[in-house]
Amino acid sequence: MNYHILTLFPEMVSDGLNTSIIGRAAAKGLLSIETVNIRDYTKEKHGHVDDAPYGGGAGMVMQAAPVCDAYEALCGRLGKRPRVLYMTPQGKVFNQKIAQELAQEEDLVFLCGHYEGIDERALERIVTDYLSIGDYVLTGGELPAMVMIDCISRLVPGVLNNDASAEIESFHDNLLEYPQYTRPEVYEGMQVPEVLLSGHHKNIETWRRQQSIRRTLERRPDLLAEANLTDKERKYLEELRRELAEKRDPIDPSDEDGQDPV
Ligand code: 4GN
Repeated sequence: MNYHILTLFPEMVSDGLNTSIIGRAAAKGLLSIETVNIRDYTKEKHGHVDDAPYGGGAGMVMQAAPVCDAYEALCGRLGKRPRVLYMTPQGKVFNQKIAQELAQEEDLVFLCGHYEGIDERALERIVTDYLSIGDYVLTGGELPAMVMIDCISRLVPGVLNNDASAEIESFHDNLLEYPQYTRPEVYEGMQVPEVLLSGHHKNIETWRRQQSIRRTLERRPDLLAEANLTDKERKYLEELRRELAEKRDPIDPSDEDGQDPV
């Protein structure tokens, strides 16, 4: 996987991605991270890359020419025209499925906007995908680009040490991860669940699946509609739902959201 990040703040991206797992993967040659400074493509003598918006209004807009020229120069070097992802609150909300799809590409270009955004004509000309990391506004597209690069990179074969596929399956399965424990066996009076010390692999696997189902019901019930459960696991889920419905006190207003129990 080769990432190309078009930005006015290249250090922000390279500093952020040169550490930990992603940095190690880059050092190993499993992926490459190239930043392109859009400012290098200005033709103005003072190096301006932005100007006031036509029609008036606050702030500055990034000009079309340096953005398009940076991309065209990159395409010339690569001998191809990779997908261009533009990070914006107006985009489709990024998720694991989109990450899986993007991880199949050889090259990805991330175009990072700043200020009030980029001249629409540049976006029309080069952007292939409008993506958002959630319903909130940031000062630039760099952090969303780094979030997506981190997420996509752990899907690239060899980036994670452990046998990657199991790890990746978890969200694929639409279930949350089960809880993890490490030494000591007792911390501040709190015991590690007995089954994990038993060495009984089949029981551990069953317990972990049940914990995943329980957590998903408690924290992200919306995911369960898409989860792949065995008949036995469906029965367990029904038990949990009954348990939850019994525990819930319909007279307590803090416990009532007007919705039926999931
Ligand atoms: C993306 C970009 C939020 C997101 C952004 C997001 C920079 N904020 N939710 N801000 O993924 C004007 C220029 C706003 C680009 C954009």
